[in-house]
Formats: sequence, C-alpha cells, structure tokens
Amino acid sequence: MAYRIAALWTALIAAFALAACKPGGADQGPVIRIGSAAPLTGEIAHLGKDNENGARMAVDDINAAGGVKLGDKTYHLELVGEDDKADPREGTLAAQKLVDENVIAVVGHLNSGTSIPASRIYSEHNVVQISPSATNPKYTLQGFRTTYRVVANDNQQGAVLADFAADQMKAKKVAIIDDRTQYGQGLADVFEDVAKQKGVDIVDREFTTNKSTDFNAILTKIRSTKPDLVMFGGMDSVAAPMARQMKELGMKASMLAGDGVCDPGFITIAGDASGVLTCSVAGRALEKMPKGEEFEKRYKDKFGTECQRYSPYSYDAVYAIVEALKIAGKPDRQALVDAMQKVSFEGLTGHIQFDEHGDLKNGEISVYNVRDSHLNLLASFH
Ligand code: ABU
Repeated sequence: MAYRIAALWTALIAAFALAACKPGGADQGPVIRIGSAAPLTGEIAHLGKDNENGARMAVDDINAAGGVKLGDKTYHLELVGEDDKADPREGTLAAQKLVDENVIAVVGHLNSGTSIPASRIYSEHNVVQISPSATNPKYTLQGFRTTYRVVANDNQQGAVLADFAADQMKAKKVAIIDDRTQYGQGLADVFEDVAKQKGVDIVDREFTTNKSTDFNAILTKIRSTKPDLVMFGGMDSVAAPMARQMKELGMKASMLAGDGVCDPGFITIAGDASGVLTCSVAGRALEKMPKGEEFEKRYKDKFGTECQRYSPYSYDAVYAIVEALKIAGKPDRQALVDAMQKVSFEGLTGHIQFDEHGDLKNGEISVYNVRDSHLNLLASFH
C-alpha cells in the first residue's frame, strides 16, 4: 500500500511539472482557451488540418507578442483542437467537448454540414463560433448571436460562378452534379438558379455523395448531353477522381467548382487531369493579401507543408476573437458575445467587420483556373 501511495505521488508530481512547463501552464500566468473544430481525419483532413494550422499560427503569434492584456492581467492563449470528422453528428460531439473544455470561443467548423448543427450547441452555451470556411447562407440565418464567419457565402459564390460560366467562359450547356451535403447541394442550387436566369441551358442535374469515388455511370449519362461545363458542388476529395474519370471518358467539358475544390489538394489527387478545373474561393486571393506571401512562407517554415485554402481565414478568426476580448475587457463568454458586433479591424485577409447576422461585410469572391499544375488567379469580385 505504501508503495502504491508513493507511486501515485510521483505520478502527480510529474503531471504537475508537465502542466507547468507546457504552453499555457502555470508558469505563463492566466490562460484563455480557444477551440478549433475541423476534420483532422478522413478524406478532407488536409483541409481541416490547414484550418487548425491557421488558428495555431495566430495563437502562437499573439503569445509571442506578449499575449492578450485585459485590464491589469495578461493572458496566454491556448488552442484546443477537436476532430469533427466532417460528419454532422461528430460535429455536435466535438462542439460539446469544446464547451466542456471551457473554451471561450471556437474557430470552426470547416464544413457547413458540421457548422450548422454545432452552432445550436455553441449558442446554448454563449460560445462565439467563427467559421473560417463554412459558406452555406443558412449558417448565419438561424437567429443565433454567437454565429459568425470570415468568408463570403454561397449566395455570392454561386452567383459569381454562374456569371463567370455564362459571361467569361461562354458556356451554353451545363450539367450539374452535387454531393448532397448542405454545402454542395446549396451551392449547386444557387448556381443553377442564376445560370438559368442568364439563359444557360442546364442539360442534366445529378447527385453523388461526399464519399464517392466512382462516377462512371453519371458521367457517361452527362457525356451524351455534350455539356460545355460540368459544375460540381462538393469537396476536392470527390472532385479529383471525378476529373480523372472525365478525362478517361474523353469528355471535352471543363469542370467548374467552388471553394471546396479550389486548393492544391485537388491538383495533387487529380494529377494530369487537374487542368480541367475553374473554381472559386469565398474570399480574397492569397496573392492579393498585402501579407499573403509572407504568411505562405511562414506557414511552410512552421508546418513543413504548403497552405491549402482557408488557413489565412482561421488566422483572422482568432484575431477577431482577440479584438472582441479587448472590447469586452474580460475573458467572459457573455461579454464576448456582446462585443462581437463591434469588431472592426484590418486582418490578413481584408477588413473584418460583421453584419447583424454574423456574415462578413463586403466579402470577396476570387476565381482561379489550373494551369501547369498551379492555381492561377483570373479575377476577383465584390
Ligand atoms: N465552403 C467550402 C467548404 C466548407 C463548407 O461550406 O461546407
């Protein structure tokens, strides 16, 4: 028995020493915890990790600059990451975990399909949620005071894609495929409505899932309609094998897609079929951010990989939380909720200020194509 008590004490002392040494431990004074929720496993883990990395970079930068001073106390930030597996149910479990882990606010989730169900939990616990990438308009239209995003939404993105298809790409016949997620189907619906208004002939509408990899049946059907474009609403892990199969089937059509596809991960998976893609991003292009190149370089040095898409936006989401904390003057969930509407600052990605719903004011849409295995900026729209 004496041996077991001694062993327990040794373990407790070791655990205490570890807590005191790690970032946010006792030696660094008071800590404010910020959550990050994204898919860290599964088909789009590269995008989820990118979102988390952006938030981590902001937290590390803020801590390196001395932390967050509120009144007479200086706080160290700690990032608490949860894996939502890009799954709606897992998203709510991750949200509840973050609430229980005493985070003051959350950067996330990546997907609209997880951000929307999770937002109810954050709202019930007065936890501010800022998504760096969820673009479905419904996300911010639920009447919650806690729900924000730092990107444009799919009403803007779908309309820009339809305008671009009709006016710049001169597409007359378009087939549409979506993945039946809130994001993919929602974006495809907006695109279809606006494209029809512009006189584009929607020759077919098909759907798949966000896990599918075999599209031969629907692509063979679509090929017979001879479209100029195949518009896809979904993510890169589905779009890339689809692009490869379009090439294998000898299809002449280009692929048009939104921000779930517009990243280096698509090019890696699609390989020599990647040149078929024209796509949009629901924000300012990294190339047009005054500190974009510096961010890209620092990101690569820090994480040993190139940034994908929305890490600059999760970086700004952390700064938006810190701006609101400074307005609130104390690390209190309710005070933070009350401060969010007053946030206004020049971020990495542009000016960050929110409308009454929590949408970014003056969101931008950028359009790219893929040339020589690189994303090539074509145009920006407000
Ligand atoms: N906006 C692209 C991917 C995330 C989402 O809205 O589901």
